[in-house]
Amino acid sequence: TRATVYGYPRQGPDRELKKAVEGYWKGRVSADALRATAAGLRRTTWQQLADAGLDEVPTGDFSYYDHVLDTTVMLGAIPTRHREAVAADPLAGYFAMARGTQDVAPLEMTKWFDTNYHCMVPELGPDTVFAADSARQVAELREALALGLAARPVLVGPLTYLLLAKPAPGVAGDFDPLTLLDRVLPVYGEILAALRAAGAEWVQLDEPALVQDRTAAELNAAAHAYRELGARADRPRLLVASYFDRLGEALPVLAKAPVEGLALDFTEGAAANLDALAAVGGLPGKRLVAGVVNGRNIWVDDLQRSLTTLGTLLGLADRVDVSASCSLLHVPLDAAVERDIEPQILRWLAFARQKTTEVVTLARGLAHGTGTITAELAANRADLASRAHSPITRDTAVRARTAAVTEADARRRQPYAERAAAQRARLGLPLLPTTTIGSFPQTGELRTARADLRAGRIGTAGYEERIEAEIREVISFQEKTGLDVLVHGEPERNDMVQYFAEQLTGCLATRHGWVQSYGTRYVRPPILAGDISRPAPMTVRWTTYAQSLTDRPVKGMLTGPVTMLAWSFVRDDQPPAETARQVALALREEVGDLEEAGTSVIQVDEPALRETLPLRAADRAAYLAWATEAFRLTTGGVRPDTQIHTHMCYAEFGDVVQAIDDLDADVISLEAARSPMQVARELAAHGYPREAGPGVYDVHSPRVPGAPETAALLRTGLRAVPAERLWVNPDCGLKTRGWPETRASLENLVAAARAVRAEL
Ligand code: THG
Ligand code: ZN
Repeated sequence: TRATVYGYPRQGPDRELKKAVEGYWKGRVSADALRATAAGLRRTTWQQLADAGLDEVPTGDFSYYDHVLDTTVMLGAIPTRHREAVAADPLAGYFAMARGTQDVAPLEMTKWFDTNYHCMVPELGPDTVFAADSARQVAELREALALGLAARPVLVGPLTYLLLAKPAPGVAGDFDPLTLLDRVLPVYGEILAALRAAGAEWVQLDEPALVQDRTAAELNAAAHAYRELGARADRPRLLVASYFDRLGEALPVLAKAPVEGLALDFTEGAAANLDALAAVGGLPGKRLVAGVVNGRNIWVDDLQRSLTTLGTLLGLADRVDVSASCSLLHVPLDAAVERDIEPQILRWLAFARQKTTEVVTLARGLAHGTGTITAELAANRADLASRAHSPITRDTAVRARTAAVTEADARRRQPYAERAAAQRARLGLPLLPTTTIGSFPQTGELRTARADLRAGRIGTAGYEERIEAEIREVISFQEKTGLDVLVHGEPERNDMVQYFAEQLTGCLATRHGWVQSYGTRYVRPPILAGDISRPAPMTVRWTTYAQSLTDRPVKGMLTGPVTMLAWSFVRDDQPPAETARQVALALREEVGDLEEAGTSVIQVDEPALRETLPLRAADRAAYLAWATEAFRLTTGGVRPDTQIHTHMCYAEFGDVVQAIDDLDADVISLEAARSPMQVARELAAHGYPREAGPGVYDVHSPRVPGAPETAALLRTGLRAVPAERLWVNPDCGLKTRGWPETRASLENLVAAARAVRAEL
């Protein structure tokens, strides 16, 4: 029995990697210095993993930006438009693919399955020529071997790589990247041979794409791929890794494949792997790596339960090794450095470092008997008991409120038509009303003000003065520009979930709990640890201040319950639906207070509704049922003339358009600028009956669209959504934009709306 993990956070304890990479971009850190920082972080990590007792450390999981982009480089699948830059300077060219340059667009980004990590989408076409570039993988393997460690290179597998890809620009939209399988397999073969030659006994091929619903053709492709790779004589032993869910139909395929090992997820959702494994008669002659420690949440493992699972597995494979369910990339580095969390509660938490120790403990218990880990088991039992019996996890008042929720609470009392008439009368908006999504540029001064407040350089009053000054600025700009529904700009918020989590009872915030979101960008997800309640209003003060400055309606801005859960670490001791309901009731109180204070338009953002959609279709209906209920519970109590808005990011709404309809929001704004007005057409095709604002300005790009261009988009939108129901807005919040382009873009947006109004 060996203890191992599939991957580890890359950033370093003080986000050294982020600082080095961003410094390199700014020309302040040389390429050599960046390489040295990276090599140092890898060395420290491996040493720590080995010291913790892992028998085998992963290599090649490190990345300057993204491991899928690294795979693109490894396979030589550099898009044509980036070839010149990569040839001139591989490191600069690598970042050009990730971020684009003045002249060339970057690769697109997509979610890495249902995690909050985003990867760079491979762009492939019939003319793609793969060519092996194993240099980085070989070099990192050699670094670890030089430390005297047993090292296992980790690669994104061929199926997952191709299934993540999209047709390159200029390639027919229906091009199927999987048709390139026979071209890419020899390249994988070459890389595997190079790794073996460099001393790899095992290589791990990650195939999380196989836990999604797959067609028979895709499953055949998987069988074919591993038959081909398995048949090579010059290869290391192969461990095919699955994670994030059960393998399902792909399990028999991989069990039969001529590979030496399989890694399966045995956490909550993937418990079905156990039955499936028994059904195929286990993995005789193979190595089974059992992902029993949850790699995606931050809760201490139930060691006894994991040992039981591991014990059941012993009879089902030649050898059973212990791991976390997936790469530890998705959790923060080290809980031990958190100083603001009570010691008692800290004991409930396990970040990457603690999870590694759990894996080692379980492997020891499995190999040498539970007698060798009695102290660990006793401590673990005590920690689990303290969590289960804590007043934080069981607040009777909260539980009484959620138990009393009725179906009627989660429904507006009037049908949309009546609400729309009441809202029209109250708000008196023009046709094609203009608005923004909520946030305005987060300037350096605002971040300084927050840092000053934290450091005690200014007091609360001084801080609030600065926030009010910013709100005055934002309101006056919007009035001058002629926007119809205003926002206060959210200058008081760091992050749209963190801000609320900090004010809700039952939520924990971390000081150093950074998790990579994409590239050099990180988030510090809050921890929804206990029963959730709202001790005091959270946003009313700022919204009413903004409203006091203008006669136009100012939108109240809240983050919805589904997004609060999606971007946090959620307690695992009750169904997420229950936690969502608690959050919804807390937000419902906030909605009520905003309404009471005179707010006529309230936006409840749910950018993550589509994001958390389960990977398998069979699990989706249950998710969407509680997700939409939580939203309606948040918003269902308002008067008919209070207008409820919502906002969603990302463009693939096809799978959730019915759920969007079920939210029963009066107005929805959607990210749409990347494929202009496609979203409007999708909503129209569904027969979406309420008001919609498909984004007419892509806030993710510093480019300022001209008024004629925006007007043309609006005219396209009008073919799908009638003028009485069409709103005009950017496609997302403006907090990452600078003021100059924000000003110009919104002026153009208002001019476009006026021009098109005049035509109606
Ligand atoms: N908040 C949270 N999770 C998210 C998003 C969010 N997940 C999905 C999506 N939005 C990810 N997008 C981003 C965008 C910007 C940054 C991180 C994730 C970012 N982070 C700063 C950095 O790394 O420099 C740190 C921000 C901070 O100080 O808190 O810019 O909006 N929870
Ligand atoms: Zn958005």
